[in-house]
Amino acid sequence: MTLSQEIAERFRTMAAILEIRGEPVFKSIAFTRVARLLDDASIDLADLVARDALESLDGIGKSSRSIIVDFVRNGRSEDFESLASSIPSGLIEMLNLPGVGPKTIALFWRERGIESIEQLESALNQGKLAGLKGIGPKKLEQLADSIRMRAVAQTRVGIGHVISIASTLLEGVRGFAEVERADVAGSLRRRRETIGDLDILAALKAGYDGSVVTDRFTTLPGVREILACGPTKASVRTDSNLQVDLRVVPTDCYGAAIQYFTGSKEHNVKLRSRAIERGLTLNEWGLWKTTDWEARRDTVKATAGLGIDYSTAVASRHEADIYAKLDLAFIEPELREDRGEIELAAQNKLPTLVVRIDLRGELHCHTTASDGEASILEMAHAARALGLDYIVITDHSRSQAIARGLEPERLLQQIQDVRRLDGKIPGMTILIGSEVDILADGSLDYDDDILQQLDFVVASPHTALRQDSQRATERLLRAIDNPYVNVIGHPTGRLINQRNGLEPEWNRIFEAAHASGTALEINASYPRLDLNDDLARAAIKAGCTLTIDTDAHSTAGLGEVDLGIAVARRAGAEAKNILNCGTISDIRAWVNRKRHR
Ligand code: DGT
Ligand code: CA
Ligand code: CA
Ligand code: ZN
Repeated sequence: MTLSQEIAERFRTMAAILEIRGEPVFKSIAFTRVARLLDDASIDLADLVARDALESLDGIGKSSRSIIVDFVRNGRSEDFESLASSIPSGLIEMLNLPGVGPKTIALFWRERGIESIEQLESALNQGKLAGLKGIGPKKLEQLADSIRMRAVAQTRVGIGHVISIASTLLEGVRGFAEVERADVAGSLRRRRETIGDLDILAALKAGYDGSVVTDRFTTLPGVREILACGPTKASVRTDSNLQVDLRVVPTDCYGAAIQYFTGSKEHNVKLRSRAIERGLTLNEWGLWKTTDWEARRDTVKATAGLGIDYSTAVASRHEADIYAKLDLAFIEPELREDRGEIELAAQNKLPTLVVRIDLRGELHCHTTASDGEASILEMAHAARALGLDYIVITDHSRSQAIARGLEPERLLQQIQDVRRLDGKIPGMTILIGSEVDILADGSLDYDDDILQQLDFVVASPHTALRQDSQRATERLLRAIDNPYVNVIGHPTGRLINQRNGLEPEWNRIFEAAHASGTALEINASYPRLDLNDDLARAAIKAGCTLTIDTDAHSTAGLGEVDLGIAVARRAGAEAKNILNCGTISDIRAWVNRKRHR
């Protein structure tokens, strides 16, 4: 999240507090409007405040402006704090429960005196929430789920929340004069979708003292609590309650250390046995002939690896050498989960993982016609600026009323609009599509005679995401069976740490998708990342083609594809497995093949 987006969250919280208090709606609407403005990732708030240029953002009133300035300058705002302290703090925490909004919280508070998640949980267990207006048994079940998922979420944080904290801290460490280089390691380097704790590794320049680095690390902005701090490592907790481990190693063994601390544990265990088979020892300081290592083990351990001679190591300075000296092709971090990657590397048969520049087009995005923030032409220009060759405009279909889903007449008009605009941007093809809803029974939200007029169709489930496996299977199979459906968008509807989504019989879905020529999406927007890595991997194995789409609702959103790429890489995807790594004629061929099947 950018600074602007973080402050947007604060404004959303303030709007919610006003609603919980039962204030007139116009007050909370004003804050919500500011939050929406600040959501734009391209806003550089620090810069605007520094230049005293907040006025350039239309629609922000004087009091909101001063709150923004306080947050940017001091990281806090008295107005925010006094509003927050006007209701029990547990109520604000309840806002983090998926599916629980200010109105529900106000109802529980007013009618049942509930002031915290714990009280909510026990009221639920004791059946005390029955009989409240608008709170049926289904809603209660959903609440219980939300509370359970939250317990899990507290131990592992979604990657979308970790990335920006990680880069801020990493920049801090890289800025220390004693540090030669620094990188993230652990599960974040492997790009797992949730992170237990954040690991950072720093290489110490020769002749410096590591404790200078660890000490300074504990004073970086955002650090709330110091858990441990010694000459070679420090552990802290951030304001956002994330644990961060820093390790400081000599540059001479940086490669071995980053290999070791990237993990996974299972991958490293396999790698160490491979070393042993070769009479070698692999550890965080290097790869050694076992006899050499035994002669120096005590010194290394006594000095924590600082100030010793690494020249006899088989490999230690460069990570790639570790793999090479174990007769392995280099294994990308995303693959290091002991899912067969070591065996493939030994045979030099690792996939050439997809990279961002392989993507040639965007197949799923929204405009102002539904719930997006930019026009067709603005989206197309932004896509071109990112180096893409084509973009498919896929606004929501009519059932998505909250998202201003298009009635057939408006879609027909949009077809005309796109036809008129296509060709206006050199090098960019604009296609008209739709993100058509897959209704609970698998029927689609538009008739075939509408769908057939489109260039490309994304079909996605948005509602009834808690139906049982059998119904979910039938639902998706029916959508896949439609000749005009080219990709299933966010196939499960899951949200990381919030909602499990559909759990169909995947082997049947994959088989049908493969046989019919229907792609499956990796939706790159956080917290969706749907399909996830495991399912995407299984889909590829079953012969399916995937897409990597941003589902952008703004021009900035079109650039937010990296987590989607990460999921695809963890799935072992090559460019050839990804539909939108193909050319515009590949896309047209994909559509035509299914229609004429
Ligand atoms: P996380 O934090 O749960 O998301 O997952 P990781 O993989 O980041 O795990 P973490 O933070 O415990 O350790 C980072 C890496 O360091 C891990 O992937 C492998 C390595 N490592 C740490 N401690 C040990 C250990 O005691 N034994 C072994 N073999 N490896 C370790
Ligand atoms: Ca970790
Ligand atoms: Ca750790
Ligand atoms: Zn969408």
